Amino acid sequence: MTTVEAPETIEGWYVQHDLFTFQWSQWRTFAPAKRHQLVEEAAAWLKVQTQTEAGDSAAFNVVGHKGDLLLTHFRPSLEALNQVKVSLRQTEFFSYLEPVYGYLSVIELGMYEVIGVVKRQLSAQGLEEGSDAYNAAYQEALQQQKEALQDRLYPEIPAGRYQCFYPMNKRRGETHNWYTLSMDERRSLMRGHGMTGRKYAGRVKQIISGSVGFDDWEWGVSLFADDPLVFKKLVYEMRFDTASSLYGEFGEFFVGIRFEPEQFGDVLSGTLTAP
Ligand code: 76R
Repeated sequence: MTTVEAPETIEGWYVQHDLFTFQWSQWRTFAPAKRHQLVEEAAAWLKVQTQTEAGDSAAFNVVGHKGDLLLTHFRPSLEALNQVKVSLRQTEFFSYLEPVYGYLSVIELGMYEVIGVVKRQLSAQGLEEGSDAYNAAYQEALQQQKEALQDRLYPEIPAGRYQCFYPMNKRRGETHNWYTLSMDERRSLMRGHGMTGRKYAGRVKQIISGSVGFDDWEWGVSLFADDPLVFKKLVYEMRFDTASSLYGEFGEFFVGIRFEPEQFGDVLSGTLTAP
């Protein structure tokens, strides 16, 4: 079996998703003043994170038994993600949080389409693949793409009242193995995937973050929408798309309702309502 070509990817912010459960049994014993103090502290902490100069943070109230709080952070480096982590652990509020799940990845843009175009252009210019001139022109084209895609590599956390997060792999089975498909086969499958996805333009925002080498799955999928049913419809329709039906493998799903720092009290009193 020959080795097939890995796709070019470009990376942006590092991404951490953190899930916590809340220590309700202790919380219930606290007087209103104590609760107020902790809520204020948590809100102030979150506000600082959302106003960071480089990156963004958002908080979600998790639905169901999997957790209470989902925090999503985009940051320029692993060090910056660790600063977020430690600063939370230094709060008193953290004494009542229990980390139950976390996921590390980096915003990734797959270059299947772009690289196909670039390669055709370089060949048309008469450059020979592998030559110094070709490599230099290729690197320059990649750099241009990176500059053109700044907004997508370094975005704010997309708007949308709800976030759906899940990790996924591309299958490496005996029969269906994404990693033994040729570049052209994968490019064509990704084109189909993109076309299915684009039907949902305006209703959902996806952030794809790569996690090979960082975490237990290969990608993190973060979807943001104002209508939670859009997650169901989109993910369902994707299941029929070949890139997912033959090659997609999925981890746990987490769904949360976004809240602002000043709504921390509502989250803890169960009174967070639709705006
Ligand atoms: O980046 C782009 O918008 C261009 C096209 C595109 C790429 C390259 C695209 C579009 N995706 C890309 C890459 Mn996607 N995506 C998923 C999932 O649940 C499932 O079945 C799979 C999880 C969803 C729901 C989704 C939605 N996408 C990827 C990759 C990287 C693969 C690789 O590089 O090998 C993964 C793992 C992945 C998974 N995708 C879109 C969407 C939607 C809604 C779009 C259209 C976005 C838009 O045009 O606004």
